[in-house]
Amino acid sequence: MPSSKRPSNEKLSPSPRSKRRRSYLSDTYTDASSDFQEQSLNVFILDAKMKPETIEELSSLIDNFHHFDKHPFLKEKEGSTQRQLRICSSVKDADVVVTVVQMRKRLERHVDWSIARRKAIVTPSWLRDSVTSRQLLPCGKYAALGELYEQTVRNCPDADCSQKFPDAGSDSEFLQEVSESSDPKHPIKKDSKIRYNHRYACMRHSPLLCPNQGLVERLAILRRHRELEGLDMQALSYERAISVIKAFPHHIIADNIHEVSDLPHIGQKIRSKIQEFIQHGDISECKNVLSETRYRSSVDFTAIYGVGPVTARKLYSSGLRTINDLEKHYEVSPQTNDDIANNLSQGYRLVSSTTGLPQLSIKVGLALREELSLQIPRSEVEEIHDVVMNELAHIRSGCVSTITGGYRRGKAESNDIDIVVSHKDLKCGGDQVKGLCAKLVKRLYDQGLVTHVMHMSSFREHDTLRTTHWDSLEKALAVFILPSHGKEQKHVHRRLDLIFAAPEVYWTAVVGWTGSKMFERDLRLWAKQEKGMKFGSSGISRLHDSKLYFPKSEREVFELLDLEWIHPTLRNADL
Ligand code: 8GT
Ligand code: MN
Repeated sequence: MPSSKRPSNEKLSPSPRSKRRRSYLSDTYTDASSDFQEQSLNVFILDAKMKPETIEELSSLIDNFHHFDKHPFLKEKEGSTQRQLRICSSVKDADVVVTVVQMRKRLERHVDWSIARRKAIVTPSWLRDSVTSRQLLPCGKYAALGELYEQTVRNCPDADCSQKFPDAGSDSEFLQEVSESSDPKHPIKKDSKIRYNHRYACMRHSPLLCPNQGLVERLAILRRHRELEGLDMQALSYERAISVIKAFPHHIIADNIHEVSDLPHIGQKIRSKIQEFIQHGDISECKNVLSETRYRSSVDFTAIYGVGPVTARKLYSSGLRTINDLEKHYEVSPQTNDDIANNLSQGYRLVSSTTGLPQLSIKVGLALREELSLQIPRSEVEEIHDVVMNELAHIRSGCVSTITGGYRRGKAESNDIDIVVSHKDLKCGGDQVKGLCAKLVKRLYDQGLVTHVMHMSSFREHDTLRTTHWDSLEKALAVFILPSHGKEQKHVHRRLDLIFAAPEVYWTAVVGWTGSKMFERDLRLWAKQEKGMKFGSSGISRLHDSKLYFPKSEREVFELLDLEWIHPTLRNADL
């Protein structure tokens, strides 16, 4: 129901979250008392250079946009924020300005620069993509002018930007702060060894979105292409270059390209791609790659759980091109998808000999592909975590947990949920956790919360820990679904990773599962090459004598490796 129609006695009491969001609305609306005013967001369409049909399209998108804080499959909860977009006729009143203009001079013909700096100025794609995903997306990726990137990120009305940048302070203060770090909320101290041009990602600040996000996304297409083609070394080169650019705190333009050339892991080939991007706003090879059937098929195939690049190449070589082809190949008919998803179709049911629970085969992966490819909003990650921990409390009391992965790094939406679990009792907690993973998964399965298990193990990742009396990490990769409670709107299947760690390795597990991938890779490399240590999710040890360390906090993990602690939201060293 649009908030404008909500009767006054139904007014929601503002949650801390909605309060925070309010501060991003334009002055006209921040002090408004009615629910409608509080929840509206003003969009100004700058018609300069814009085709009449585009203006019409964008206006209609604004008129029909109803934003729910939660996933469309989920019921709107009491207290959740519902927002409406409104077209405004004066740029001064706008929270967001949508424009096709990309140059300062041209923009200044229509909007005063001092006003422009106080707005989020985006391309029409921001509106289109927000409508498609039914939520206000972060603006940085859609900044219309590179010069106003920082301001656009800061003034963006989406919730996550509020975590990224402080909402107070003048532009000049802001610009001073970002001179070293891309994220002014975590300025780099003078005596710090953190540097954006450091060789190791674990010595750089890598924000979720960087000033060169557009470039990074183009390079990521080439990285993915190399990976799908099995060119692993080339893929790694791109991955390293991407992670270095993620930490570079300035918008790359012709004037500072020499600085980029001096960064580590930027070779001649990648440098020429960057140059091309600066000159033409795109990389021609990306266009070619995106139009290749082979690339497109491989991207589609690898989106299915259980299909990696090698399988995708085999499938392609045997003549398969589309998901439809795959469905025929694996004999999955779209009509039976619901049954497969719910384990009702015996023909598709594959029970693991080790766990006795239904396994996620490629067939099931195909049936569930649409649901599993949907991004998970933070609120649902939290809800699933609560449900899982509630169930765990029935089996064992005193457990502790951290939601890790992309969620911990501040992502607005995740592909899966990663939870690291341990026990608060440092002395006997190990015994308390042992075997708990399998018990919990069985319980969740019996409750209908876990539908499939892809992998369940108790494993020794860390060789030198073999002296301990039990495997230090147990993990389950499963498919989870929140209960529907008979409501019409159904929840969707989600991927859930559960990692159980003995208390002495809880913090190494938390660090190891927080990511991002490149941050983790460099953490291990740094430990080995620079410090003579071995770091893994299941422990830290000294290489020459296998001495084990048991850090009691995350900061201690960093200290042991002679690293400065880096806030999780600055460990986004991948795309
Ligand atoms: P996403 O879930 O939104 O895609 O983003 P993410 O949370 O960063 O990705 P992820 O694939 O869920 O991985 C989370 C972290 O766990 C990453 O840092 C990854 O390196 C790490 N990780 C795995 N698998 C394993 C594993 O088997 N062992 C260890 N130690 N770490 C792993 O993904
Ligand atoms: Mn994850």
